[in-house]
Parts: sequence; structure tokens; C-alpha cells
Amino acid sequence: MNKTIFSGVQPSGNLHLGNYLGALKNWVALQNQYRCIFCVVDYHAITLKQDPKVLRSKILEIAKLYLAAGINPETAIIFQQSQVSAHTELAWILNTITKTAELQRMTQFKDKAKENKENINMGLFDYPVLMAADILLYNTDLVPVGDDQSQHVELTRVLARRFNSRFKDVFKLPEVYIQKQGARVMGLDDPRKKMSKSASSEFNYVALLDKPAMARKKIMKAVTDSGSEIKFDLRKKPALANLLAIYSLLANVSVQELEARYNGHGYGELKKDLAEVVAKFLAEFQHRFSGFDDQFINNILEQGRQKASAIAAETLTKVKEAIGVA
Ligand code: AQP
Repeated sequence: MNKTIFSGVQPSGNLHLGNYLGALKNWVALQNQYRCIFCVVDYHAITLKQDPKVLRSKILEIAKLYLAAGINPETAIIFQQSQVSAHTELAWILNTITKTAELQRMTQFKDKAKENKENINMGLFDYPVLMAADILLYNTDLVPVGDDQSQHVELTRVLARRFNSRFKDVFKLPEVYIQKQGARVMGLDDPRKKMSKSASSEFNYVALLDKPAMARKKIMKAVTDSGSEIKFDLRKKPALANLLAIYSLLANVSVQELEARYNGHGYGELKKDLAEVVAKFLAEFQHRFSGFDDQFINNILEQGRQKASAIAAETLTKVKEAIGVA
């Protein structure tokens, strides 16, 4: 238990099966072997326009979703990023050792800048540096994320190495943790793009808080590939491969077993069964979700803030001493 995992989710949009299978499910699987720190990364969310009232309620919603997914609040530190000011302080310091060319190369920045031409702000550009600060403050060993975040964790390592060699050995170098299956759940309406909260069509994703009947509809409407054979083939049958991966992870059945089970059956039958698997998963998930009230969540976030602040302050003091401002 002396190793630490750190990860977070933005309180923006509707959390979906991609966020669950790519991140949350792995946090739960790892939580008994590591000291766990899970953050609601609200300062990341404001790099895109947010309605303040919605943002406030989404922060509590995300913390509830962590618990509904199975994170144990008695052992994990769960907190809100903006409540621990060391994150933005360290981000500023790391900014001074980050090259703008490094940030220009970030795929997420390029994608988001393309989608939000009217709001390409400094925060969006600087997002990876704030993320590096999030991770490095907690002496993190492992960062469990979906594969869209691996480039950011790599930059975190570069900045940690650069800081340690320029000033003093303060930061631990974190490793990214990406599970092969579920690392990139693709859009149901377009298997060439990842499932995304900010997708223009709600038929792109199944939200964790979608009504089970709606989720069934979304699965039945998911695009499929040509042909009819149930075979996992990422290149030739990307849409089917995506559905098989979701099925396999939610039902805990291997893809090979699914291929054998649906041998000689068509896509329609697979989709019908998957729709039931997803609906059952959501009904159980949402039952747990509805059991947490706001007061309980606020208490958890306050306890988390206190614990996170203490760890973060210690690291920030070392950083300030190393650069000569303290
Ligand atoms: N499609 C995905 N498949 C697997 N993992 C995914 N993640 C996101 N999308 C997928 C992982 O979920 C965690 C939290 O993500 P985030 O809140 O930081 O948002 P994001 O990475 O920007 O992706 P979203 O949720 O789809 O939002 P938008 O639409 O804003 O890009 C991360 O670990 C992420 O890797």
C-alpha cells in the first residue's frame, strides 16, 4: 500500500461507458493494492465553456459516480481539484520549464482546438501542464487512464525529469496504466472516433445515467460493419469489435467466448443481447448512485480536501525550496 495511484475525471458532459471501462473500472480493480487519490478535475473542465450552475452539480455527480462504480471512500482520497490551490501553483512553476512546442504537439489540444475554434484559450493549451501538476503533487506511481491521456502522462514524465535534473530530485516519475481492452471505447455512431462526452450526437455514447430503455435504443441503433460473421477484427470490422469489447468487459466473458457463442448468428442477435447486458449494468449502477445524498458526498470531498492538501503542500514546499523562492 505504499504505492500511489492518481487519476481524475472532468465534471463536464455526461460520463459514459468509455470513461467507465477506460478509467473507473480499472481504478476499482487497483484500489486494494495502492493508496488511491481520485480527483474531480474541475479546473480542467473550465477550459471549455461551462454553465456555472451545471458545473456545480456535475462536481457532486462525478464524486457520486466514483462511489457508484465501487470506489471505497473509506480508503481512497476523493477531492475537488480547485479546492487544493497547490495544483495551480505547481502548474505555474511547471509552465516555466515547458516548451510551447511540446504543448503544440498534444493531440487533445489539436482536436479540441479544431472543435472549439471560437474558444481556443490559454487554459486549453496549458491543460497538460495542469495535469502534470495534478499527478506530480502526490508522488504518484501509476496513472490509470484511457489511451487518449497517455501523451499527457508522457509529458508529465518529461517535465518531472527536466525539473529533477535542472533543480533537485523532487518528483517521482509516474507510469501510465492502460488496460488493453477498454482503453479506447469507440463512438457507437462512428467507430473511427472515440466515444466522447462532447460528441454532437447523443447516439455516440451510452451515458452512465442514461435510462436503461434509452441505452437499449442506443445499442440497437449502433452502426455495424458489412458482412454478418461475428468475428473480432479491429481493421475490417471496427464497429463490431467495439461492441464485442463492451460486451466482454461488462459481462466478464472473453471475446473468444462471445465469438463462439454467436457463431452462425447475426449482428442483430448480438446487439439485442448486448442491449440487455448494458441495461442490466446501468440499472444496478444507478441503483447504487441514487443511494448517496449530497451531504454525504460533500463530507467526503471535505475530508478528501484535507488529506490531499497536506500531501500536496509538502511537495510544493520542496518545489519552492528547489527553485529558490522559499
Ligand atoms: N472513449 C473512451 N474510451 C476509454 N477511455 C476513455 N476516457 C475518455 N474517453 C474514453 C477516459 O476517461 C477518463 C476521464 O476522461 P475526461 O473526463 O478527462 O475526459 P476526456 O478524456 O477528455 O474524454 P471524454 O470523456 O470523452 O470527454 P471529451 O468529449 O470532453 O473529450 C480519462 O482517463 C480518459 O482517458
